[in-house]
Formats: sequence, C-alpha cells, structure tokens
Amino acid sequence: MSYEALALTDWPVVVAEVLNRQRIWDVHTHLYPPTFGTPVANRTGRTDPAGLMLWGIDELVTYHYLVAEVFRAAPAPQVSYAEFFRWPKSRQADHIWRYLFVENTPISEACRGVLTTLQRLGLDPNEKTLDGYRAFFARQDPDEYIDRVMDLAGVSSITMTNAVFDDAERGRWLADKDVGRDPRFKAVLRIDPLLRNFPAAAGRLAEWGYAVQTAATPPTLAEVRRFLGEWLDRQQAIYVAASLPPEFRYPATGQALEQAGQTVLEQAVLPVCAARKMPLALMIGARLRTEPALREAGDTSGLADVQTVANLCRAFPANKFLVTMLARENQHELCVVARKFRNLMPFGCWWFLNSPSLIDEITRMRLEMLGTSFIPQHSDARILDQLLYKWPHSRRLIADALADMYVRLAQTGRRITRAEVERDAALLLAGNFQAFLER
Ligand code: HDL
Ligand code: ZN
Repeated sequence: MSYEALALTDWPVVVAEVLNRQRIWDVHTHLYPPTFGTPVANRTGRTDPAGLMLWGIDELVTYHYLVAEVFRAAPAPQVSYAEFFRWPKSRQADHIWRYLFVENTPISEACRGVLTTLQRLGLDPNEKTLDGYRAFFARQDPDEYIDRVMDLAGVSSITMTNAVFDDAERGRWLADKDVGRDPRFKAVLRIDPLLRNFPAAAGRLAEWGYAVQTAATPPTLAEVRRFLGEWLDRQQAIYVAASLPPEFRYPATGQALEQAGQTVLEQAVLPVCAARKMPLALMIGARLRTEPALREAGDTSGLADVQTVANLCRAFPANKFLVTMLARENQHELCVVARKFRNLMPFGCWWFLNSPSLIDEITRMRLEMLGTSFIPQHSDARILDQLLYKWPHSRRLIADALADMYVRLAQTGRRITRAEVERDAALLLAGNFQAFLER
C-alpha cells in the first residue's frame, strides 16, 4: 500500500505506529539476567546483596542521574554526599522521591523517565511515598519480569556491558561458565583500563596468570591477545568496547600512558577484533569522576577529537568501529566522517545526550546526512525497568524526525510505501546493527 494519498499531517501518526511495532536490538546497556544475582526483594525470595541485576523502584529512583539531581533540589541543611551514600538504598530513594518528585516538579528527563515507567506498568505516578510501588515490585519474579519489560518495551535483544576488570563481574564468569547463557542477552567485553592505563591493567593481568610486563613489549602484547581471546570465548561476546576520555587521540600525542594505550590498541585489540570480524565500540568523551564525591554520578563530558576516529577508520580498514561521542559539539563532524568511512557506524545519543531536545537534533542531522545507515539510539539502561521509558521516549522522537523526512520526500513526487517505512524502521532499530556485526 502506498501513501501518496496520505495527508502530510498523517505522517507522524503512521510512522509512530510502524516504529512502535518494530522490535529493537538494544546495542548498549548495563543490564543483566537473573543468573548474575539480584539484590532486589522479589517473589522467589532469592536475593544476593552483590547481585548485578538491578530493577524495581528503589533502584529506579536512586539511578545515578537522579542522585546528581537531588543534591541541587534538596533544601538546606544539605546532607553531605558521604552521609547520603551511607544511608540504605531505601532511605536514599525516599529522599530523592520527596525532593525531586513531590516537593519539586519532576520535569527533568531522568525524573520523567521514572514516571513513564510507572505508567507503563499500570501504576499511579502520583503517589507521595514509595511504599505501594515497593509492594508491587516485591510481588514480581525477576525472570518473568524481564520477559514482561522486554515485551512492553518492544526490545528483542539486550546487549550487556561486561567489564572484565570489574572484580564483581569477572568473578561471576569464572564461577559459572554458563552465567551469560540467557538467550535474551548478548555479552560485550568491556576493556577500559587496557586502553586508559595499561601499566595498571597489566598488573591485573599478571595477577590473573598472564605473563605480561607493564611495558607493551611483543611478548606482553601476545599475552594481551591471549587474554582478549579467552574472554571473548568465555563470554561469547559480540563486540569489544571501551569508554575513552575527551583527550583520546590517534596517533597518540600524550606521554607514555597514551603511547602504551596506542600500542595495545594497534597490536592487540584491533588485530583480535579484525581476526574475528568483530566491531570495536569506542565511546569517546567521558571525563570520569569530575566530582569524585558523587561517585558514578560525578562524571562529566568533554569535547573530543573526531579526526582521531577518522584516523583509526582509515588506518584499520579491516576493522569495524561502533562509535558514540559524548559532546554535542562532536556530533556533526562525526556524521561528516561517517560519510567517508563505511567501517564506521555511529550509534546512539549517549548519556548526557539522551535528552529529547538533543535526540531530536542529532537524529535529524544523521537522517539528513547518513540516510538510514546509522544506529539512532541505545538505552544505556542500568536498571531493567528503564527500558520502559528510554525506548518509548526515543521511539517517539525518532518517529517524528523520520516522518518529516518522508513529508519532504513526498513533496518531490516520490511515492513512499508502507513496506519502505517498515524496512527503514527495521534497519534503524535492529537491522543496521545485525548487518554491521555480520559484515
Ligand atoms: O561508560 C558507559 O557505558 C556510560 O554509559 C556510563 O555507564 C554512564 O555512567 C551511564 O550510565 N550513562 O548512561
Ligand atoms: Zn553505558
């Protein structure tokens, strides 16, 4: 069926309906299946205080975005950061709910997200306390709840972030070889320290039995390749990922630390990825612990160098690069560079860009410059239920931007069929990622 009879005002509705039915492969999250344990009280009675599967109202409300925001909203005398973090999670959540959701208007994207989530679960977002929500979540079975959330969010596959240098994560893979075998989840080998601070990373590898030195010598690089291969096999990972600071440059311009990182990138990480035809995801622009007292809520963003991305894509044509950058100011140049390198796949509106006004701007820019050859969004969800807001909020924005493109196209006289709109939705929300993995 073609749409030439469609009134221009109908396009947003039609495109939203098609996009809402398209199931999503979420290419970057911090989510885990129940095999990694959960600290959240639930119907099975099984909890693990060190569990990595986070869900439910107390985790939702203490998401580190909201922790950062509550310190700006709560009245004097302000609790110290250290005191706040000493509180049990439920008290932290009560504090945040009171000062961000009840005594102030919850208009920030992170606040609105919690309310969208509650609404999608059929709960009343107007409660003054969290007790009723806690009772609802305590009645859930984590495994069944994952299916329910994925179905409500229209997510077909969840891509994890499996940080091998994180002791809690690594221990679970070593303790149970099948810990990651949940068909709803795909693993990703996350290696930040290897590129950010190789001498420190080498010290950990040596503890784990790899014959490495803190200098990136040829024998050490061979051991780093062995380490990467063993963990990619253990996790059955679908790509390798690293978050890098705004100062990241290729070729390296800094001192020994950057030079070591470059050597490890050139002679270990990229060869291993190329041999497996596996993408390397570079997430560039995160300035960690700008306010260390806020812990994971204390990171900020910085302007990075897009020519560094171009230099890598040009120097390593056999490698595939998934790239997301944290500075709004890097987005246009990333589109320009993506037009020149087919081994570069821009993805998502990452972290501080995951906000309606910026998702709209960046998605329109990408559609105008890259057509449908990019991955518009990832959820970056840390708490399972966040899928119930991060995706509905983004689907709507992607649909509005795409609808405008079709309106402009229709004005040329080009007929657009429903099948073409469905094909484009499939590419943007799942197909481009699958094809990039398989290429
Ligand atoms: O490094 C990353 O993967 C980032 O997404 C961080 O996890 C960040 O703290 C975050 O939660 N972004 O949404
Ligand atoms: Zn992330």
